[in-house]
Amino acid sequence: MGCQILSEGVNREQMGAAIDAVGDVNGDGIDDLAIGAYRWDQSSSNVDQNNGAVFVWYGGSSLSAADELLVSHNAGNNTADVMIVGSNAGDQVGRTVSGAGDFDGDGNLDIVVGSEHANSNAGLVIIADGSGNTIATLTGENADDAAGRWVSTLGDVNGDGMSEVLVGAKRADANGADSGAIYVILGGATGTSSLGTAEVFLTGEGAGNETGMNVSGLDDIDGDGISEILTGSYRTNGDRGAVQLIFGSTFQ
Ligand SMILES: [Ca+2]
Ligand SMILES: [Ca+2]
Ligand SMILES: [Ca+2]
Ligand SMILES: [Ca+2]
Repeated sequence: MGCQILSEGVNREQMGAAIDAVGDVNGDGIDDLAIGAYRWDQSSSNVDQNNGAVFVWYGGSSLSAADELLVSHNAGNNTADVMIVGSNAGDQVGRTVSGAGDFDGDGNLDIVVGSEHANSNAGLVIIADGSGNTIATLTGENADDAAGRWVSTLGDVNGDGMSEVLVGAKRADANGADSGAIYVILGGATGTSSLGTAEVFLTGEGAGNETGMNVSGLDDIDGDGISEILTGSYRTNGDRGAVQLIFGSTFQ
């Protein structure tokens, strides 16, 4: 029937709050698996650290043969091939996780990890390679933006061979309180920067819309070979909600 993945962490790790098929991130031709545990504690003796973590297992026979996969502070028990742990207490990384496409253009797929809670709830996004090495870190622009509440791969919409990443910030305030925002981080970014430096930025239309509660890259649906963006604004218009479909050719 498959296998179960369980946490041997200390308390309230919230493992499984985020899951995604990230594709083949280690380049062996077999797809891999990532899960988030956004209340993972860096130290097993401090249950209130809440650094958060993402665990990656490389696909293959060791994965398919197992009945149970454990994540643990005890290295001898920990089955994950890669751990990406939040740098700071309270970062709560792993609230969201997604494949990132090939963000840096080196030929291997990458991973994007989000936290809406880091940096006084401004939010945090980490893009890492399949070994867990950080490629780029982006922080929310303003306190309580909740950037990283959602992250998704978009594909390469500007044709430079590097995949773009989508970030939802449902409590950004550009067009009124909690109007929300979507950021497109163009592939090739490195180092640490504010999401304010992201080259493409879409805002919710009105206060309370919470645009960016979720956002997803879509395969090309208008036949021009370029991926599209779908974003939910579930609080729009008296909570009737609305969805925006944005064609990727917008970014050409
Ligand atoms: Ca693989
Ligand atoms: Ca890559
Ligand atoms: Ca690109
Ligand atoms: Ca298209």
